Amino acid sequence: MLDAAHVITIALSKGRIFDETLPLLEAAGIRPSENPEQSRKLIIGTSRTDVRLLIVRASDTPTYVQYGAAELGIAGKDVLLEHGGVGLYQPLDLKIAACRMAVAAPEGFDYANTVRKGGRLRVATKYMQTAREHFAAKGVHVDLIKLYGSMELAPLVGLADAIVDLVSTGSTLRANNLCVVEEIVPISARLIVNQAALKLKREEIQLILDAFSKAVGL
Ligand code: PRT
Ligand code: MG
Repeated sequence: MLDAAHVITIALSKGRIFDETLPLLEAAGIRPSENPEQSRKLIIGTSRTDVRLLIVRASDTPTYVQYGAAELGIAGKDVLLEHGGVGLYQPLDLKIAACRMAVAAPEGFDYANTVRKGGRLRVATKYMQTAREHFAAKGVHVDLIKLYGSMELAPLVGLADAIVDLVSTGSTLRANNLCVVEEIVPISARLIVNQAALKLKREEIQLILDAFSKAVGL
């Protein structure tokens, strides 16, 4: 019999994070008993009776782990920068779901010159913290406009001069006549651990951490 004191709950989002985490879970002997793309279940059992998965919205993963609803989580660095990382350890860069955070603008827009002249920019983004810090560090004056998705649309309809968004292949930018004008930070997914759980369930967590590290090549 397993009681809650021995169960490890891992929070992660479906889609690319789930897909790219599968081989790491496999390395720890954890095979999900259902595919979250097909099942509507939000709590998924695994081949290990002591491990279960929570399927959460990508930007909610740090919150579940911070409050201990899950001992472990897998979250993009972009999400962690916005969350702030309170109550979390980030022991491992899993090197998955890699992309970069960048400033992008329409092909014809002279971003460098506007910045050099001290002009004010309207920037649309879902990443308010990261954008605020980036432009503050560079001394660029910006009005940030919060969006929840499809940032690429904003410059096309005059809502913003530029956007801060994630870029991987660059095809979304190209399809909308935008280009990267500044790199902000490389992004990949991290393993996150609830700080209290690391003390209370150290052995169980350490075994999973070791399996993941080995699978990632560390
Ligand atoms: O989709 P939802 O609103 O539920 O949440 P989400 O978009 O945060 O989740 P999801 O599953 O799409 O992304 C989860 C994590 O994957 C993110 O937090 C990132 O850490 C990571 N990741 C890696 C990416 C990308 N690559 C990526 N390319 N997340 C989003 N994108 C988007 C980007 O925002 C842009 O719209 O893909 C588009 C650009 O892709 P390219 O290939 O055209 O350049
Ligand atoms: Mg998405």
